[in-house]
Amino acid sequence: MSLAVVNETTMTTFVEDRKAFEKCVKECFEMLDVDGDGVLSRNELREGFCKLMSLGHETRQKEEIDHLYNTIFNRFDEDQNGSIDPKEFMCLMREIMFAMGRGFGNSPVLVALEIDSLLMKAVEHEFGPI
Ligand SMILES: [Ca+2]
Ligand SMILES: [Ca+2]
Repeated sequence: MSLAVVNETTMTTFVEDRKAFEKCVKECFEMLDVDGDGVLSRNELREGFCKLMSLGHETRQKEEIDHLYNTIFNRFDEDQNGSIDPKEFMCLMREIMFAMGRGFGNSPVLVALEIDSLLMKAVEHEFGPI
């Protein structure tokens, strides 16, 4: 775990650097796709997501997390076939990064980074390897 100072620009410049962002999303997708069938199941999304997002499990209720993941899953499973494909995943990631950026706003925010989190990738993209 390391600390970094970020703001909205950190997130938006990362997403807007298409090549870097798509590479990162692809890596995330492959990491989450545990059984390697090329799509993410409900469980795979849920298992890997907390880690990617630097979200702490321990501070939230189980029901709350279930609800959160079901909402995310249903929203981004655009064709409603019960799995998230790479294209759907890309939309999801883009939206999440922008949402996190809006949360930070323009004033610098101190955040704790977990290795391999998307936030970490965004910070490295702006400042180079930590
Ligand atoms: Ca899978
Ligand atoms: Ca789908």
